[in-house]
Amino acid sequence: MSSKAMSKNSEIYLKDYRSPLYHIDQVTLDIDIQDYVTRVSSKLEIRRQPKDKNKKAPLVLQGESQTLVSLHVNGKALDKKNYRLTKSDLTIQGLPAKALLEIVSTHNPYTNTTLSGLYASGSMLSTQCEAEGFRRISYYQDRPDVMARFHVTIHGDRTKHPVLLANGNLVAAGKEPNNRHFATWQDPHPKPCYLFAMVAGKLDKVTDHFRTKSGRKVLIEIYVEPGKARETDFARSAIKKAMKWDEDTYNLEYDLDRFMMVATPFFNMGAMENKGLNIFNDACVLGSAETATDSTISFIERVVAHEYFHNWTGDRITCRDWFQLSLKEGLTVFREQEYMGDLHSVAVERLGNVRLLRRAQFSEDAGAMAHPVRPDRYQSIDNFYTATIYEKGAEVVRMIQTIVGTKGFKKGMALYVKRHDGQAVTCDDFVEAMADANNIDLKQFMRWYSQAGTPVVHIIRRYNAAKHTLELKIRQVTPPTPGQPKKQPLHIPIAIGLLDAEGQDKIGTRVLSIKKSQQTFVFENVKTKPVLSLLRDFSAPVRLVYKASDEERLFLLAHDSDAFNRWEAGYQLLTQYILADVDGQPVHDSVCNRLIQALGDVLRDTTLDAAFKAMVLSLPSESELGLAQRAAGKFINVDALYEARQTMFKRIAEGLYHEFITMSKKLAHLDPKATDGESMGQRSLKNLCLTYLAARRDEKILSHLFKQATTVGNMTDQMAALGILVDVDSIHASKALTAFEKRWNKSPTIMDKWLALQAAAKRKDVLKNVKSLMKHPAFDIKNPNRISSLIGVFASNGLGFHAQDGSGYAFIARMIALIDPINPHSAAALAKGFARWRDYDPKCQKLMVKELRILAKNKRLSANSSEIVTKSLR
Ligand code: B3K
Ligand code: ZN
Repeated sequence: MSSKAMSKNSEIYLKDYRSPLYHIDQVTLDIDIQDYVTRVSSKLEIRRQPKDKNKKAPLVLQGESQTLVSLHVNGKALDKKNYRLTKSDLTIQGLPAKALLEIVSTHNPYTNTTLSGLYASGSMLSTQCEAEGFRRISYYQDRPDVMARFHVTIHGDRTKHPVLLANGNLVAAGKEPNNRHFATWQDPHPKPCYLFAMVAGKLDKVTDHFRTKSGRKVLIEIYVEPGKARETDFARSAIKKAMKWDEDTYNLEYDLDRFMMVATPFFNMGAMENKGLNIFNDACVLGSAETATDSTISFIERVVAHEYFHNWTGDRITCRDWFQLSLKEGLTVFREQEYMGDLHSVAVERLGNVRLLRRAQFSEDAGAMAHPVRPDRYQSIDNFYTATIYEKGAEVVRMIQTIVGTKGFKKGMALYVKRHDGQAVTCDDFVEAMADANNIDLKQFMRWYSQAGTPVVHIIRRYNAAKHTLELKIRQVTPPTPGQPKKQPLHIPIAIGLLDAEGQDKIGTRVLSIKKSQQTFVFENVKTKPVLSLLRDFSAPVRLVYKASDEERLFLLAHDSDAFNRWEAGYQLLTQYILADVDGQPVHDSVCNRLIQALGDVLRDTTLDAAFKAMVLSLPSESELGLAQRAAGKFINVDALYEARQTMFKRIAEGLYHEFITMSKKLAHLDPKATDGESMGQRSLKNLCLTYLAARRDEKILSHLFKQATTVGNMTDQMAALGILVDVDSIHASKALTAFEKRWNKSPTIMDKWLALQAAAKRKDVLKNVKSLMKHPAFDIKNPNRISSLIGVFASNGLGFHAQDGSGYAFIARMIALIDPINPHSAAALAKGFARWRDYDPKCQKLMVKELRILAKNKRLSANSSEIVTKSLR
């Protein structure tokens, strides 16, 4: 498995999984940090599997970018003929059934730009080992089903690395000669090496405590680069809330005496759940109302909780192999979503997550990289930290909760933990625990894990007024995806409601279990023709096809008790009218005005909260519209979608002008320091009103926005105003951008927002500016946050990336080639932008394929990027 994993373009298959032939019971690491090199001495207590008949089976350890210094077995230097060393593996022959293996190797963390393994990040050295980074630190069986106890000693310079951290509890520390010192950490919980972490550096610390429900006092420590301690308030309160919620909801208590969080400036993703030592991208953990937007603040709350929840769903119970990644990620995203809903608004949380799912996952499912929630093959596992594994994985877990109910789900979780604590398991084990705890059969349900593609559910209704019956004919089809031409019917829970003419819910919410390709349900005693509220709360990750009239949708928008469908009704009408315009058949003004008035009713409704109103009044994004256009069987035409969306935007801006004035005045004096959910919702509604009001480009409103953009105090307000000025291309924009830059140029994560906002500008000439911003001191091609803020945001800016002359494609392809040798992870993320080339008109297709072919010829491309490029062309 391992050597195959290393060679480019070869695939690893789930069906080839074999349990490890050797156990590792105990790992003792001695990590000596010197100026240009780190020397790692590793003692592995290994044991051959008693079941293994073939006693000659060699032990294969993975190792990359290291130099092997020495190798001893049971105290004796190993003869050269007993081992074989390649660029990716160390294979040892003739080991006794039990042995102590001592391996010494060195590597240089200062030249490691991949940000995998141990690397230099700002004022510290820190690690990232998931999925396969530990093999860059020491030779090891780098696979999640090898769980061992770790005992780690780190040595470093007292001035450069006064803080030395690793997983677990601190058991010893002390001074050493030559201004050096050491710290020894012991993690009592066996873990796979992907959860190993260490940090060494000059760091400030913030401490707090949490009393667990069984009365233990947990020390909480947050480590940051010097001077950033005052940015930790949100993270500090977030971790305590998350700890409490997991106890209250799932009876899961924290299991060490110390919980550490570290904010690091160079990081490939959001954060990492290393046991007892979570490491965060500093952009996902640091911030105050003055320096972070409300969405960043909510994101901090979300990421901190997500990583913490992994302590049980990921760390205590981990994955048998990387194909099971969604076992921990889908479940943990689900838990994080439930938590965020409980903390703020269940409806708004659900809407946001469904929008993200449809935008990111439905499009992934429709492209060259489509894969099931449990993939059956991969080249580079790094490419599979996807919306399918995370977001669709969470939807699959949510469907189980919908089927068994919240209480049943908690019973299932308790059984899962009881059965599998301390093990490395599979998605089947999770679903089996749910089925057993609730005494139901979820065998067919397992197809959600193996089948890729977004199922399409067609519903046809027939109402018989004489017999008072309502018949629903439901048909499901999952379109073919690469490698899966034929699909089986899935077990789909469809939640529905029936509304009478007064908008009353006649049957509450009922969940229909669809298991066949086609099924008919008959409801008796339905006295009047109801309006159907289908797929309530988005009860399954499917695309619903149902012909509702505009009147019915307007009715749902005004009356549905299901908040998701209330929002969905408006969203579908907006989408429908914008697409009609793209097709050259714009709806009549009177039809459009009816919708606008209904939106106005929502805006005026005093029973609805501001965040929900802002959601209802936000237009579908260009990428969401593109997906809808594609679902209608057409190629995506980015420019036409942009124009039609703008037309709708201006119509709403005019139609509700006075309402926007009234509302923005009502919300004009929000406390800039308030970061509770309600204040955040009000702020987003106020800024949405301002966005619509700016459509007229009145000088009064533009100068108001200039003032808001240049008044320090609340980052959400500043960014919102700046964004509007940039988008309407106001003469105030460049002055406001300069003022912002002057104020924040010392803060890289804030300057990221400044870069992103310009890269997202809805202008055809945006590329020119992006290129010149690459020369700005705020940009650094080695830092993934800078790459995604400027280049990544440009790649998702339809007007720029899909520019008719192909300049956007050529630029991104060049960036992939440039970034790939520095950081394959970031380059591969950019390459995913080409995976859906078949969705665009033939001219764009040709231009995108041209760039993909150039990349495919690049022999030096990493395994990460190369997988995306070759699969896209396949
Ligand atoms: N488990 C990590 C992601 C690791 C990604 C490695 N390429 C963060 C998370 O999902 O919590
Ligand atoms: Zn996760």
